[in-house]
Amino acid sequence: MRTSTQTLTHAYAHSGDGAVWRHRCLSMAVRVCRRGNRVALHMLSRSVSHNSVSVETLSELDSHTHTPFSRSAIGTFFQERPLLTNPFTQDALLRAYLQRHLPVREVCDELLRFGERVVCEVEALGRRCELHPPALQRYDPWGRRRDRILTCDAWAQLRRISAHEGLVAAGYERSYGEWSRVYQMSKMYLFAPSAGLYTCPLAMTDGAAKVIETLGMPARKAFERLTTRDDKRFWTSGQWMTERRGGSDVSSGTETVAKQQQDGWFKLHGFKWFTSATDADMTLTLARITDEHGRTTPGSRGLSLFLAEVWDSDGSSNGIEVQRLKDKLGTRQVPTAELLLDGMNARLLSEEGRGVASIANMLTITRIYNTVCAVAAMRRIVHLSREYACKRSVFGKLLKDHALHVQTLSRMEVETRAAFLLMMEVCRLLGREENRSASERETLLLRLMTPVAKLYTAKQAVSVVSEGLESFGGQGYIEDTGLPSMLRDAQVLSIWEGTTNVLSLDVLRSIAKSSGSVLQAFFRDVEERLLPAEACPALRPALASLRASLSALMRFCEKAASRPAGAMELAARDLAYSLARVYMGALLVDHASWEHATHTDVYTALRWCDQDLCPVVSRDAAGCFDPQTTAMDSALVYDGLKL
Ligand code: UCC
Repeated sequence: MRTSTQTLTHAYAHSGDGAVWRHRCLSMAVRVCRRGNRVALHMLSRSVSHNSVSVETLSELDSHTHTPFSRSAIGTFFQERPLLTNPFTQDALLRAYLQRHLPVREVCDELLRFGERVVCEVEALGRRCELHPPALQRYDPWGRRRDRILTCDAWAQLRRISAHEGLVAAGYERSYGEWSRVYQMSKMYLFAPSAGLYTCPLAMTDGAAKVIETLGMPARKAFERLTTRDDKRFWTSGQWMTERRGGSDVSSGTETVAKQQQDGWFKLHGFKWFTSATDADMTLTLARITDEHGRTTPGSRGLSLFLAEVWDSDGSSNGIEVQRLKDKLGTRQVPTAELLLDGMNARLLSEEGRGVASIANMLTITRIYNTVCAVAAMRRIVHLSREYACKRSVFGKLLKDHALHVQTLSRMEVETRAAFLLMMEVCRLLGREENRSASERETLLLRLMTPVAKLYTAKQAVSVVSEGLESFGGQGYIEDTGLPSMLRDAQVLSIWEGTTNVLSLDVLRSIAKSSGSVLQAFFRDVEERLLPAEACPALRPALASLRASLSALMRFCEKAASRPAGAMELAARDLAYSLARVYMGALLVDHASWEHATHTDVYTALRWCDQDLCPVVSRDAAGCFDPQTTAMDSALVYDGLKL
């Protein structure tokens, strides 16, 4: 049987008539390509060339016959994919921020090197984790219960890289003093969008280290493992908080009980409904200590914090049964499981009844990681979208030359820059607090702005990543481009570690707990940040808008303080959004007032301040928080339904 190329050569050899040959040749070519792919077509061309007909001649034939699809069943045009290049060199704001605040050559070199590693190594590993999600091996081949969570080799490789690169360790080595968190999180920010959600176990690992350190090192061995760069000793930690009754109302939802043993350790019995990165080596978890009659204390006061290793020294699980892995919209790379704790050995880490307050330190860290991952996702999609716009031609010109398209990208860029500065400020405050150089105002700001940054950047990420997918047209919706997983993974950011509303209530908690001091710190900080901008005429509109918003916000807060307790709940989300927008505006103006600021820095600040910076004030003026609106909201939602 002849191959296609042989057939074609044969056809050519036996044809004395050029036109007949041309016809036969082209129809053969179509046949070749229908069978195969571009490689087959390539072989065909080479073979014909061997018989003194060049590839160019074939192209000429195409143009003569006006049948551009006759050489190939799938056409000849292929859109170039967006190319990922070093995310550090691509990020003007990150480099400018470091130049301004941490101008250390070593840091710059390190991030440049790491950015290259992200492109050349981490990116492919992250993608493999998405394509090879974890599986549960409940039994071994001989029927013994195993409950092993099997993850792919890329996941293990990401663990090794994380340890070597010191992605957690850098936060505790404190090589850059108060700037250590900025340094660490700059690396995390480069790593996150390529890392197949390995940032999730790192967040909890960092959070666990923070809890242990804050409690005065009651578990030094565990701390050393969580913060080592030696991948053979490196441990990751889980954060098992959520039970069947839900993950927000931890205080009343936690049913797990802890029975003290003779040796002082505890056995935990309960059911954890969402445990992320369940392949961890250890975990922090909450439980209620039983008294001698088996009774527990309800509510927050009954909760204590425990540390447990997941595996016993003989490799068997520590009284843990994996019920099943979760089938999730995104974060498919991360093993998330339901666990039955059936006598899990654990040691008490916090004071009895101080579980929530103690694990709050972990929540601070994971919420900051959430912010970093949200901003990193925005930066990545903008990076890819703008790169694609330089090669995708439509309606006769490249996307980058379509004003409307560039306006859309520019709006994404403004969101990303504002979010970036907020993220960095929270990391800076954390670093200063840990370095014991934070002022009282900075400590208050860290408490207030952690939930604000988490809740606001998570929403921005979903919106910016969604817009980014749209910038690729239909390709943004195609699974194996890798783009849809970015949107799926962004969606979790506003859910885990506290939903938007739960975090809005946490903002109220921080105000109430500090008797309003966090707000005073906020107002003073914003006022001071705006002062240098007075010397910059171009920033005047932004300055005016920010000052007006700040005054309105102050008046609102004064008025709110005299309202009955609980009245603020309706305004909580809009208040948090207002704090975020005003603070981001102040940070953008502050950055644009820097002596080395560029025109684009000024432009970003102006664009940001164009919007309603203080929705809590405009909505209050519209009566949105009046007591009767709750009944109206309910009537609207359940319109015509009997409740
Ligand atoms: O576990 C999850 C998934 C894990 C995956 C992690 C990956 C992250 C990766 C990110 C990067 C990719 S999701 C589970 C998430 N669950 C939550 O986030 C819980 C959300 N719920 C809350 O935040 C609640 O509002 C609670 C649990 C904090 C409310 O508890 P209480 O007991 O009702 O609250 P209280 O009574 O107001 O506060 C108890 C104590 C108080 O301290 P003391 O007693 O000293 O006055 C509070 O001040 O806790 C303190 N506290 C805080 N302290 C409460 N919240 C905070 C806080 N945010 N910061 C400091």
